[in-house]
Amino acid sequence: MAGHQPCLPGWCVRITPAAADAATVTQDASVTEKGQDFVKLSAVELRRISLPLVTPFRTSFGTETTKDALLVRALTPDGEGWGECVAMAEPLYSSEYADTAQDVVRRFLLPRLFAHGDVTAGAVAQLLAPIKGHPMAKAAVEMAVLDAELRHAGQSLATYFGATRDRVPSGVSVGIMGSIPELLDTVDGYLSAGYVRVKLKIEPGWDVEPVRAVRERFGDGLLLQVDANTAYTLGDSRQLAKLDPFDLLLIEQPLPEDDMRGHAELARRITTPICLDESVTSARAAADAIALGACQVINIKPGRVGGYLEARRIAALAAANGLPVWCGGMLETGIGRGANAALAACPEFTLPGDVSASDRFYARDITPPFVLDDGHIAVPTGPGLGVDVLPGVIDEVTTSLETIRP
Ligand code: OSB
Ligand code: MG
Repeated sequence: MAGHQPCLPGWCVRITPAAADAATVTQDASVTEKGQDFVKLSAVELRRISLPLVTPFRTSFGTETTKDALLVRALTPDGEGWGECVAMAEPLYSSEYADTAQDVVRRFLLPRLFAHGDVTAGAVAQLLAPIKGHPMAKAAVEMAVLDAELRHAGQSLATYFGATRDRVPSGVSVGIMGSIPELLDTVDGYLSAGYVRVKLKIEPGWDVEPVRAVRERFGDGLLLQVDANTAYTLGDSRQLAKLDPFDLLLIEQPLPEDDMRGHAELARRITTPICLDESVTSARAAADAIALGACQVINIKPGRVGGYLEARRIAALAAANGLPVWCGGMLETGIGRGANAALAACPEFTLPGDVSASDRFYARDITPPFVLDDGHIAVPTGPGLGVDVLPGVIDEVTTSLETIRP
């Protein structure tokens, strides 16, 4: 078994015994969480915003040109807390989408929190567990409560998470392009901006040649990886093995979300390390994937796994098993981007994440923009998210706003 991780408050991870065969994750009730202040929810605002992308973002599942996001704002007697739901406008990445997320938050999640009374972020996931699925909706609610709690306590998200860095290396996710020259120009632009790692979106018909072209043009020193977003099957393993000579850091989610065994088999057929994204929907799923040998790396997205606290537990679980992790992205606004930077600053996150500068996606964000400095993004230091919404901008991009009261 890999080195023993120190127990972190509230997300103690136990692996029994030799992780690889029987990994279990338990929350240790005897460990008290710090910064724990009860949050009284006076009301919760559900806001939808629409932000144009600077350039269309094409993946194996579709092309996005605007970001339609659901924002959750918890109102307390003396403060507020913000959460961002990463569900997309359409159910193409996972089964959730922004409209269903808003519906489940309004009809099923908030009523449970209101009925419970004052809450802490650490209790939210358990209170919402009877409602099946909808991790992105749950994550947004938990995030708003956590932000309110930490703003009140005067503690930053990074400190609460146990972050050990004040800036994080920034990787960029590059969409599928119409041609190789267009791809090379795009990658060149990102490298000139300072990005330290490049991830190419791939699909059948756009895999080996783009990877070869980028390797040839930018050299062996470039940290390069690919993301298939489930576009292949195990029958494509010979095609995927053609990526082996290019010294990729990893291939992300080549096979369908529920094909854990397929990924384990593929791992025996190719040498490029396999990283799971879509398949890892919880710490329990992460334990299964690790035990099966379905991945060598994990992309951690807080929304996909039901929140930042579960994300933190997965990071600890992976580290205890010797797997590197990195923080994924879902085209977040500054709200989610700041929180992702705090998560990525934790010690288990040893690979550069998809935590790019705000202008990778948005000409104008709803918060002051995150900028690249020497290929890095600064981790916010203020209480809670440490990120403030710009009132003038957010009102301009708001498409709907509803207030839910106890
Ligand atoms: O698979 O990582 C993914 C964006 C939307 C949905 C899924 C994914 C992505 C990205 C973009 O790759 C990551 C980012 O926000 O920079
Ligand atoms: Mg991915």
